[in-house]
Amino acid sequence: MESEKILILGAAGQIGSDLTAALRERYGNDAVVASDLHEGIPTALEGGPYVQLNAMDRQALEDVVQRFEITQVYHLVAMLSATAEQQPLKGWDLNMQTLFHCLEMAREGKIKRMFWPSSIAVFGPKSPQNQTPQHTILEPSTVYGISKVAGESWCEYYHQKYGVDVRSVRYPGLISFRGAPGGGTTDYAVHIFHEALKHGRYTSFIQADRALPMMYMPDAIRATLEIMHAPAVKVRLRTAYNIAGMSFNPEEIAESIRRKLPDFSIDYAPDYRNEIAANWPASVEDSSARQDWGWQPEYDLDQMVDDMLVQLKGAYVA
Ligand code: AKB
Repeated sequence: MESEKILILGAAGQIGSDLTAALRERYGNDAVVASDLHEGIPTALEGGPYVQLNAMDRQALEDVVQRFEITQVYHLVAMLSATAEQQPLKGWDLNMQTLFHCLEMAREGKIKRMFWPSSIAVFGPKSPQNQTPQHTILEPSTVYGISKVAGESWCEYYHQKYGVDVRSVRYPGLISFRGAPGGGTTDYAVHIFHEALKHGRYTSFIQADRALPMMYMPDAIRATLEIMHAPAVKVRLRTAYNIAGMSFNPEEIAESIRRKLPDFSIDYAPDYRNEIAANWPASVEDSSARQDWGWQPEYDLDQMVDDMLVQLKGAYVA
């Protein structure tokens, strides 16, 4: 077992539920402290230490770091794209302040390494839409995207100026059966499975032919662990790496679901989230991550759909 003490902020969220389990398997249950706003321990996080923590509260955060002798922080607290458009300043405050708390703790030597997630939301209407490169025009059109571009620059700044070991990837839309997504534009690609199994039909808030970059959670967890375990010299980019998994639109995922559930039907009622998606890439190019630390996705659309349906079936079929 490696001798790190890890703190996960926002552990009850979509990524946190899976990441906590993966880190506990690697480091041992007691070495991974899950934290979130919830008072009681969420079921998915049982099996190791849990603390109720508001990551906006710098003192409370430092107390936990000190109490558990934390060496690494995985910062997963964020207000996602759709929710942050409803409350822009609150989204900005949450996304930036919690990041600064961690960067500052790292600068002061209180933690040795940190992970902070960026997103495909850093891109905007002027970015190339297909195979969007690592280095290109960003200019995002959402508060969430602006906070991610700013966050990436601050991560690089803290690395250059203070030697902070911060690592990041630009997650595509993430699809998982364990943790529920929380207020993102890509959430439709998770809701569709639950509705398909419960009602045999789904109304998509994203238009039929709007493709987005997506990734199955096991790949996302592996990417996170791989970048965090790569030798420091291999992590050449201290903004955030593009990582690609798959790319599909609602019609294509519906078609893939119909291979297993032939009666499944989809219709469309695009809303403001469809406008957010319109300014995001359809697919991203990830050669930097592949070259620098060996990134390689495993799941394609059909493999992901098959696994999601198997994993979720028990929840809906008696
Ligand atoms: C969202 O839709 O806001 C997130 C993301 C792409 O970062 N899933």
